[in-house]
Amino acid sequence: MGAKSERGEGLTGVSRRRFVAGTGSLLGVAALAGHGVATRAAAAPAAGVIESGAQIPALVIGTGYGGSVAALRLAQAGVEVHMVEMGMAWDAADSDGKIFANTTRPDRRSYWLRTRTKQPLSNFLGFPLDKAVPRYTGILDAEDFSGITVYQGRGVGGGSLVNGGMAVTPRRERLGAVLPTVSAEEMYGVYYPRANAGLGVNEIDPSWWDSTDCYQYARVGRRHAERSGFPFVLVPNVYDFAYMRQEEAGTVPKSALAAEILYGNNHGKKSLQKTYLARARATGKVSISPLHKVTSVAPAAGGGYTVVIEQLDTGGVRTATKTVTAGKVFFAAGSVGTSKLLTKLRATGALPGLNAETGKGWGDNGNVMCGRANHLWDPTGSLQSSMPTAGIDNWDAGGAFAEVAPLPTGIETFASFYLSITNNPHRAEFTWNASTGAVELSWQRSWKQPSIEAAKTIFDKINKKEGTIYRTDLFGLSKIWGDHLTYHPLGGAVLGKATDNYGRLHGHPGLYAIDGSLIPGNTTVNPFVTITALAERNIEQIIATDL
Ligand code: FAE
Repeated sequence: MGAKSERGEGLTGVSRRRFVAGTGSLLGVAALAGHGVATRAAAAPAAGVIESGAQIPALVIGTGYGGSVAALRLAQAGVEVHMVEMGMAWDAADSDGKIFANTTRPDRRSYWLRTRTKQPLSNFLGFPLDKAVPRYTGILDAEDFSGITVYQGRGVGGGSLVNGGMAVTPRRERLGAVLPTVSAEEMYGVYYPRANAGLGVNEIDPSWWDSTDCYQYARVGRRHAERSGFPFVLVPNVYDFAYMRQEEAGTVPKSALAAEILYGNNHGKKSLQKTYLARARATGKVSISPLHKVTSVAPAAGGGYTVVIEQLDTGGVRTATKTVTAGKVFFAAGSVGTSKLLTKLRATGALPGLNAETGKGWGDNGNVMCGRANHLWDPTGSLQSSMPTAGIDNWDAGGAFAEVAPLPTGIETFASFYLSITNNPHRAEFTWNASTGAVELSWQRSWKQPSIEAAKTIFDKINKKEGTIYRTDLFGLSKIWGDHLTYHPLGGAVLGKATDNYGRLHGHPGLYAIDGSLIPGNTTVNPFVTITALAERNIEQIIATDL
């Protein structure tokens, strides 16, 4: 099928086989974990780092998808932009010569301010995989709330640094459930194509996929799915498949074929650093302050907003507090980051005009993981590309799309691993706890049950047909379901509820939400293309009318 129709015009009228979604699953496979690098000097402060007292026309909080789109388009419209990012720049090699750690050998670079790894897939053959690491402002945050751990990227590029790159446009007929107040005609005619072009989305050559060793695991997934009568689809990605083929040929340094994912890809992946942010910087109007965290935004006496920013060292310790004034502030700290800030600022009176929808409508995109144990005559291969490319679409019949995920351990595991996106109806709320000074999330572990039921519509049937069983060793002892986590936080400042229909926050002109917080809890597919397309739509309107 044509890339144009798949990316640009949504899913209607094109071959069903090629476009459904996946999930940026990926695992915390550290079965063969070694020891990471031990030391690295703190990065020198980059030029253009924000100074206390600065007056900024447009300040963007966060450098993920929403923030990068906002920065590029504002700069192209002639506006000076400063981006504030709590994570590191990730632009310098460590003592092993690499910027990013390998997935099988997590080290201090891997986790945000933890002394022990918290791998999504915590066990293997009964052995726990987590290990001690030095506390450091690493790239993956496993942020714990009472009922769920939310994985998020930390650094310049946000989630694009750590994710599986699956770049999926939802089926057009499903957009009404995802973004009910947004015109599908505009999204599929203009903004999804713009987002896919800006992100550098590409598609895998099906004939190579059919023959390469590194996707044997995915072909086993296809065989099992099709024997049980499920539609199976290939999905686009932002990993450069031409580069992956060179990796296979041995002519370039390996990344996807060397188990890199989750803690960053040293090669091959078109993260935001290489796409939107590179273009934004090239305008000469965008500067970025890494290791700076926004803690407060409040109306300034003379107009605009007073923004308080803490500068951090790589141990996470505050080294300075800066106060600046911004004409306009774009909240792009991710669903959790934006929701936490807005919930706190409303509750503490800093932004009293925010409405009662603030912090509501949060969902996990229905994420749930599981593994299946295959027969010894059905190997999934010791070489597995870490970039997922395919999935099983049972959304219409059973409310689940299951990504066939890699388990790139370097050894034959005879396992099939899946991350399912499901139609989970539960929505949680962020609230401010004045006694602890923390924002809490009302999600409950039991709310994953509908997701498990939806995933079972696929895997119970496959297991029966294949005579196979679920793996019970991946998430603890005798535990089938990875129901403790999400990779896809969405909502908390929902479009048309906490904001107007373009992300303008109610009660405070000049404040905007422009990230995953706008989307009410589920996208039916992997979310970043929709987050990017919605940001493209909203910023175009904001530039036309507010600046
Ligand atoms: P995001 O990319 O999270 O960026 C927010 C940024 O704001 C981060 O860099 C934060 O460090 C920063 N920040 C937060 N609070 C503050 C503050 N107070 N001050 C300054 N900076 C702050 O937001 N999605 C897909 O579509 N396909 C996939 O294959 C896929 N795989 C994934 C795999 C993993 C392991 C994970 C964790 C996620 C995956 N996702 C995938 C989800 C995707 O990365 C996520 O939806 C987007 O990154 C969210 O984009 P936002 O712009 O909302």
